[in-house]
Amino acid sequence: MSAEKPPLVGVIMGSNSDLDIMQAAPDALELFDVPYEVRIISAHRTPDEMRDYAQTARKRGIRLIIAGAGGSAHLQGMTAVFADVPVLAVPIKRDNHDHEALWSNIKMPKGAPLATFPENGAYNAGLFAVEMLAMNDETLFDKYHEFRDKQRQDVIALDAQVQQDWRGHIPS
Ligand code: RP5
Repeated sequence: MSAEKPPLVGVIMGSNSDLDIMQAAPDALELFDVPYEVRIISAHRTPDEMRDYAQTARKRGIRLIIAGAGGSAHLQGMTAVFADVPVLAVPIKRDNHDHEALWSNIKMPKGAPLATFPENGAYNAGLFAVEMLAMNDETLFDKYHEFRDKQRQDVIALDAQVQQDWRGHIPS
């Protein structure tokens, strides 16, 4: 974790049981040296802390919040309501869950925007946070561009390999 620089992204989640899924957001941020903080904050069990976190985030330098929770998942929406920075929601989905967290997150009422990612989509939420921060940071933009280019080159190399492996193959 980037401890020296003040965090630009807050990664919050309703329980430490969400960590295995939410860990992918810091993983993505670390690829680009984006400083972040991780907090366990529950809409239902620590509602005052949730409101305080959301209301003070911008003043502390946080530019984006990535929020994950499962079940009725009020953390994402209520953080978005209180915060002065954009919130990216990660609905947590376990095998024994239905899609309640996703529905809770995407059904925000008009006037209360919440950018909702796919279930368990913490990695892409982290990348999206990088993309948004890169809009005002040329160095970060260059790093992100390199990352995208490497992904492209990796797929092109795989394609070349597959073409070689399958050359002359006659479908039966
Ligand atoms: C939600 O309930 C949490 O975000 C978590 O996804 C789920 C279960 O939490 P624990 O009972 O494991 O603390 O609020």
